[in-house]
Amino acid sequence: MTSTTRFGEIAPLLEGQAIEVPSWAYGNSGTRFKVFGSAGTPRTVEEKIADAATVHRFTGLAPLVSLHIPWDLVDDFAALRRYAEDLGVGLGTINSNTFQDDDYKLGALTHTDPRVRRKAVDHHLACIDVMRATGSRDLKIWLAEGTNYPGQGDMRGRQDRLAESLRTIYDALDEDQRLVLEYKFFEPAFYHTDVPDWGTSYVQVAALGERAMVCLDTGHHAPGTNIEFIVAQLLRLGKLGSFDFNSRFYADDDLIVGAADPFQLFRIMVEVIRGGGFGPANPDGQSQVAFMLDQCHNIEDKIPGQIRSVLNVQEMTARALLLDTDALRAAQEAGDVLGANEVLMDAFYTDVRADLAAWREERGLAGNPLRAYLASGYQQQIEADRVGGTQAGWN
Ligand code: LRH
Ligand code: MN
Ligand code: MN
Repeated sequence: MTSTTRFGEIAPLLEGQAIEVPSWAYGNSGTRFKVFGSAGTPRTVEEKIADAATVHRFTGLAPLVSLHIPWDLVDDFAALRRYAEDLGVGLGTINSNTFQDDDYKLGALTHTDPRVRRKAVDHHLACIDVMRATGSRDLKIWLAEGTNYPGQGDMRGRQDRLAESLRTIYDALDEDQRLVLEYKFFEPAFYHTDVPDWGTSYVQVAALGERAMVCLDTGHHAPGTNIEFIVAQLLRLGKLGSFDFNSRFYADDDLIVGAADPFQLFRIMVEVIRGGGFGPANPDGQSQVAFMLDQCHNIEDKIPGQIRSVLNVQEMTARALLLDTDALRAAQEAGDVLGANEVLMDAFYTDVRADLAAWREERGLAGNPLRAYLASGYQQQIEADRVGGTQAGWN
């Protein structure tokens, strides 16, 4: 069968693919050495949402914008939701932030001082209130907590306090809300991190209940980690809540997803599909797994960077859907090592770009969204209109 025929079979499955974009990807960002300003950078939350809506308009792939609190704090979140909806997008995951306050130098949800722990818990309760106004399903928690020197803290006691704090937060969620706990193996703490790996995140969320799940940020593993194995395991356990997609060469580089290692993204999507994590699993049509980007665009233009990212995810999803799973299983069961590998590689090496362009055109989208954006005049318009864009929150 030609790849075009096979593409026709998988095309309906691409319908409704939704990738959440992060508000902070539209702000200026950089490394600790330098943040370069760029023309046209949003000055307000509304302008970030307008840019995210533009990504959706050109790709049809990004219907939700994820917010970070307090970076995206506004007085009226219900009004912000209406603003976003008028532009054709919704507000997605709400990210808490306990990493930029002096009180949290030695910990937040794990701190030995009950006052600091209470303050950190209260911040999450405020995030849950935001979710009620924005209609968001997920509260995403990433904790910058840990220690720099052996002996500095009681690692076990910190786990206990973390469990207690998370319990209070989880119990405050509404029935239709979820908590996703993100892990990261180092940084900003360099000796030990309180949620360093998927196992720790899993142990903590499993103790909470059904609506607590793990968030897998692809940049948060030691080099060489087999991430698709973690995907398979978490789906098997029913605990993969969301992805933070990005790519990296060295550490938590937050580069464009699929840029450093498209094959890894393909392998991840193969396991997502294999494990039932792709497509609407819930009655409301929302996928159980939230596919988010968590990226920064330090030197490239932000909107094109985001367009490239969602297209990369779509492209590797299409290739993963093309995998001939019957042939793969047959080869695996026959012990045909190289045959099985060839079936997988055949799908990976299938160039789906022309098919995807035609598929977009059938849906009234531009075949090449990136080129269409560059020709649209939007970039020139925001560069002329916006002076003094803000920096993304963490630098
Ligand atoms: C931490 C992280 C987490 C934060 C984001 C800005 O490295 O991945 O998801 O919320 O970066
Ligand atoms: Mn992340
Ligand atoms: Mn990160």
